[in-house]
Amino acid sequence: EVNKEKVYAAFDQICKTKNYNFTYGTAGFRDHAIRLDTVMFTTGIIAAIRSITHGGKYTGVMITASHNPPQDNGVKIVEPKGDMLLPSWEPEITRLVNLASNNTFDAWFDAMMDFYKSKTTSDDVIPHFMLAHDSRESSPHLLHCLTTGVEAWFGVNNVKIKCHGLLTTPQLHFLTFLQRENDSVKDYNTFFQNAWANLYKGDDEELPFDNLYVDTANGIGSRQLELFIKDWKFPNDRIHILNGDYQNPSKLNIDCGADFVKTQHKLPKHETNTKLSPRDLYCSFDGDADRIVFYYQDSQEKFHLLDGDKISTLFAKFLQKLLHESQLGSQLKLGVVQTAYANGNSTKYITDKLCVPVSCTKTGVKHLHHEAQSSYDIGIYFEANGHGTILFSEKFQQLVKMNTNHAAKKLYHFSQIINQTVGDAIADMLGVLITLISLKWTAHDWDKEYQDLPNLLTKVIVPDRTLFETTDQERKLVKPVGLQPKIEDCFNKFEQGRSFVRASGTEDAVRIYCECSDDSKIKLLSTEITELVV
Ligand code: NG1
Ligand code: ZN
Repeated sequence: EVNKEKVYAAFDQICKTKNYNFTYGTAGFRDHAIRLDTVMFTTGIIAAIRSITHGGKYTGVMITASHNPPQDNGVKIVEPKGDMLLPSWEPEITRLVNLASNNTFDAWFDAMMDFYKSKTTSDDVIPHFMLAHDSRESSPHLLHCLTTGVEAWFGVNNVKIKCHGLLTTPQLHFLTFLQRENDSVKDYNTFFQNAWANLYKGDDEELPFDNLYVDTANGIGSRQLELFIKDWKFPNDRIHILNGDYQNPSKLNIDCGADFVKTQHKLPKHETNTKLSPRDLYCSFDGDADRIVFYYQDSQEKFHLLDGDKISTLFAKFLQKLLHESQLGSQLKLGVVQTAYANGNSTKYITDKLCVPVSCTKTGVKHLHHEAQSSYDIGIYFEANGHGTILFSEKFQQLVKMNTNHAAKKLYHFSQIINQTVGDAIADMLGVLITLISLKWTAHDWDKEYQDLPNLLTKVIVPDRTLFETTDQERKLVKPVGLQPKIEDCFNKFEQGRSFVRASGTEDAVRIYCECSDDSKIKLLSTEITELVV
């Protein structure tokens, strides 16, 4: 039985934000941390109810705002299988959170009670959930808001909360997937260290790069990577963590990290400016380490970005080779999933050169994940910004285990190095490194497979972004009526021109993407499209 007085007392103590609307979007709830008290209070109870609907299995709750600035924070719920909250729950959770900030306690309580009763059939199931947070200053307080709500609703003894403290987002997904009460980050580390050890030959393996520099955005990724590399079979003197000051949350994501590098097309800032050599490989994590991009500088000191599209193509090339060598190519379907933001030349390379099928979905990893899962035995998906992973089907697992040839074994071990629950900077880093080592490819070898078309991603603020409606996986506008033909007329004037416009799902802005073959004309194309939009 829910004790209404107790819930009221806790609600009254925690929920201070009033008259404010939140949306559970692609990245869960995200906002300025000072506004998130009510959100946390309600979200925890809902994560527990979600656990009950799964018969008491662990759900996960991650407190993070990824690449957002230090003053922001956010929260998202993870399903027991390690994937993101079932999309059909998003409108419900949005409605309930907004009742808490825009209505009376009674109205919120009644709606929560109705929801609770509609989802639970007996009082016997004890909800279980796992919690973790990134390195933001506001995280411990928000965690307190969340647990206070849950304990008031269920009673301290009728809910099991396992708090992992500091973790990266993908670590929390992975531990939720394992569903084991006593597992910790150690188990995550052992799992991926072992997977690596099955593929990496050790000291006699020649590395196709001199040093590996990892920019961890002054976020939680730095602490977790430090822990990981302690028992990682890899020459320690070759790996260097940059921007690792996670204990100073005001530096999080500032002038560094995957988002900075991808959007600015330049090196992140860091204290000791070591001289870059073309033989060195660089990568950047984002603030919660679920994204990664690579890059290097050539001998002319030109910066080369190896983003999510390049990671996809690298994996496609490597896995196709292994499929061929293992003679499983005809039985297992390999494919790549992208969004409209993928560089046109990456799509061309995968389709025309590798002859691997490509699907395009809407923005947001849940769409890519779903497509990779439903269409392929090996489904590689990455957003251009570096968020992605590879999914291996049940059929894949069976076939590679039955085959004893070397390539099939390698395929199996490679599938173990990948965190299949969600994009994971650490696991993806391992995947890229082992691929480069196996192919004996330098960063330049990787990069020269195809050349990115010059492109520009910008955003504009419009009075009402909801007026922008799209179709064809967001590649075309249906509203405002008449705008799409004008956009097409405009980009068709440019060689290999392409452009699309869509409302952002995470910011109050409209995004404009442009690409064309001529570097000197990309700004012009972008300006012309912007003039049509505003
Ligand atoms: P929106 O704001 O809907 O474009 C952004 C990223 C997505 C995804 C989400 C969630 C771009 C163009 N968009 O979405 O790829 O990562 O944030 O974090 O990078
Ligand atoms: Zn992130």
